[in-house]
Amino acid sequence: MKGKIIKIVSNQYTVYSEGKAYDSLAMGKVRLQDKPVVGDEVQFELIDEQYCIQKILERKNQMTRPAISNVDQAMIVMSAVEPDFSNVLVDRLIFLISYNDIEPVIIITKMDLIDESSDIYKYIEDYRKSGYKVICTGFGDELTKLKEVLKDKVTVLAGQSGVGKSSLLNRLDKSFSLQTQEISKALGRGKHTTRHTQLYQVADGWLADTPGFSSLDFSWIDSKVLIGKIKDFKVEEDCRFNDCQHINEPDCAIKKGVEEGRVSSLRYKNYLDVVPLCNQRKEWEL
Ligand SMILES: Nc1nc2c(ncn2[C@@H]2O[C@H](COP(=O)(O)OP(=O)(O)O)[C@@H](O)[C@H]2O)c(=O)[nH]1
Ligand SMILES: [Mg+2]
Ligand SMILES: [Zn+2]
Repeated sequence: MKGKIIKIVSNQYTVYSEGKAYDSLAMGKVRLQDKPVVGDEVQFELIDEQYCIQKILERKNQMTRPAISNVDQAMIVMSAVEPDFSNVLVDRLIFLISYNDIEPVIIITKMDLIDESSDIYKYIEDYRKSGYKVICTGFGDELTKLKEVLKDKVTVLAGQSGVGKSSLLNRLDKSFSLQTQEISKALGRGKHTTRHTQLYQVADGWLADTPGFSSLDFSWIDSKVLIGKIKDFKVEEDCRFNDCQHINEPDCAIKKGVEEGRVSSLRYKNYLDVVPLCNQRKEWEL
């Protein structure tokens, strides 16, 4: 049988397959090869009345915090106000998420608290023009667009505290909020407990209960790899130099794109600001 690992608690794996969840063990050979993580697509079978994971299928991508694989998208939750909208923060999250081969989706909350004159609308237009999906929400709306985006996808949430992540989840799915409340109750608030990651079924998709990308550490990032992964910077022409860093080299296709308005100058500025933070670690430090 084929399925997806949706929960791991010590040696117990919950594998979801065609509408059912199976308590399973991982065969020794599987654990030795590569530790299974939540999100893994696996082959498993019933052996002596026990479901056993035989094989982990190739991963599309993998995050470490939380440990989860095959993530389709990360929702960057950012409030319009309280706390104030920060395009620097959104862009840094876009960079880190894209670097991990995950699609960023921007959710702007608390839209009910601003009026039409707000600068937010300029930012929204800028992200949309660059090809990012932006969903605006506020108290009182139906979240129809958000539900469409979650359908059939594995999604993680990102965003600082206070932006409205929990409110969003509670409005999306009452059972989700109940499930998470039960977990925090069971673990005991404030106590130092190791949290496990789990995928929940929300709006016909899978959502991780632990927010990701809480550290904005760029030291491990290779800036050359990064530039190739950011949607904004995919331009048709080549730069004059093969190893162009797109900073102050002549005939740089990206700089030309910025000058001609095809590449967002905001995103380019935010990119230039993270370049000095990149490439700080060496392979052997791993
Ligand atoms: N007006 C308004 N308030 C919101 C909205 N979303 C969240 N809030 C409020 O913002 C505060 C923080 O929300 P919460 O969901 O706890 O944020 P989290 O830390 O990201 O989980 C709470 O007081 C919410 O009631 C929204 O769309 N509109
Ligand atoms: Mg919260
Ligand atoms: Zn260049």
